[in-house]
Amino acid sequence: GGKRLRVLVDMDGVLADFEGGFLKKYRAKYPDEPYITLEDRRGFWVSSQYGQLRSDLCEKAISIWESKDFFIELDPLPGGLGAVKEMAKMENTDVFLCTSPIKHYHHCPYEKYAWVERHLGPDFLEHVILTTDKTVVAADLLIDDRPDIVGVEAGPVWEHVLFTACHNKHHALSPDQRRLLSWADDWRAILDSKRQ
Ligand code: UMP
Repeated sequence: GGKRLRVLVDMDGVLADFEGGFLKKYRAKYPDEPYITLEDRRGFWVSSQYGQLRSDLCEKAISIWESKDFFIELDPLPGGLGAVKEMAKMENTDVFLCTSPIKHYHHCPYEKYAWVERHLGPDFLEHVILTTDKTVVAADLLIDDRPDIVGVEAGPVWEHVLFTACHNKHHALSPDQRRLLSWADDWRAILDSKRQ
């Protein structure tokens, strides 16, 4: 092999269980309000679907991930940490965690770093990229559960591999798009397909 492979791995919905953590804390804080099961989730924005259920539930949903300890207490998704650690040790492979913080910055950015330190160790902190625009980051691959990743760069250089999540299971892929069904799926083959 010649050049190094650079992989961007998203955090929420790919390494950290944002949807599960949200639903648990929403139901604990609002036990008498309606909720959406993970089976019935559709679309990337939790707040939009809750707002469609009843308009005031949009801000109730937002209050959950704006709260202290929401992001640090997210459980790791099965196999994700192991995959990222293995990837980072592979020859000619550079891994970065590429994640968008929420605009309410009081807890989220700090807790994202703390989560990485807790679950992947302090050395991994140098592999964190916080950005609200992933299109300006150059890499070979972006593993992310958000179907529509757009930004100021119309032609991002990475290939986006859609990581399956409860909200995107029914999303129709464009013909050239690939999915990673879970971390039990063959992520090594996807990486190998990008090596020269
Ligand atoms: N997020 C919202 N609203 C939602 C769902 C998620 O603000 O309804 C936040 C959580 C993450 C960010 O901080 O959006 C998504 O980041 P990426 O997974 O795209 O990196």
